[in-house]
Amino acid sequence: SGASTVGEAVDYKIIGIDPGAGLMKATAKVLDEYKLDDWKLVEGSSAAMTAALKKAYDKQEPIIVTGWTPHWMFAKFDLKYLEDPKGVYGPDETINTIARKGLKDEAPEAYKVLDQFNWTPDDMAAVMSSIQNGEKPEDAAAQWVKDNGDKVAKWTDGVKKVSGDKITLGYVAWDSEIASTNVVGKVLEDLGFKVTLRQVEAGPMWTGVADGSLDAIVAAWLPSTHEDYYNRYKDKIDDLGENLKGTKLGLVVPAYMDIDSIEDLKK
Ligand code: PBE
Repeated sequence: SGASTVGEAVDYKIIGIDPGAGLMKATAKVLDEYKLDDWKLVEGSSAAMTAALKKAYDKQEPIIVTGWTPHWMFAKFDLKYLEDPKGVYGPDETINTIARKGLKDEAPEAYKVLDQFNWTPDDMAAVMSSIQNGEKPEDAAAQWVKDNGDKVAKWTDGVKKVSGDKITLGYVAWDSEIASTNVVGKVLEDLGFKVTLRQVEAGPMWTGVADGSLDAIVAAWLPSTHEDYYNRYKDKIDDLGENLKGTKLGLVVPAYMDIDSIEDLKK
């Protein structure tokens, strides 16, 4: 393309996601701490980010995106995380389940499932891949639940069936959370709950579980990604602990790009 630096090659743009995502805040800090003053973090959505990645990848063109694990994109494309020698993106963290205060007493059976829900990055990636391959999220979740009776039995251990009790789960349209929320929703539905999955932005998701308009979320990335949200609402929520371990955030590029570290963006 004639560009002599990676910055010129990608027009000094990093393709981001929704502005409420912790990943965006972390990436703004990366630009600051690595003194990448010429660079712009482009706001958008998870779907727009993966569409841009696919478009560039198909043409073997350079692109830099904000990415995270678990995510189907690592199975679909040959990608790499740029090294982060300053550790700005922080260590691996967990995804936690958060309930509204009062859920434990008012919906103990749902609470118990939410408390016992726990799976692996591979489990989550399997659901994400089915969705990516064109299945509807609710169908992909139902298939996973059907194929993983042993795991689901642990989540529902000691839980009594209900008849039509309402439960509302909030989530953001991040591919990872579309997968997890649909799976938990399906498990609750199979126990007799009338489940609503409400898609919201990140800020309203946390506000919702704090003010009780949402019963629970399975999408809290802690301790760093959602640190600000967590600190703001920690006295108004019930943290049920981790449901998944082994996440990662960072800048992601196609493996064919000739850079390895965030430091390389300065050249
Ligand atoms: N994510 C996926 C979210 C949490 C789940 C990493 C894009 C975020 O950055 O807030």
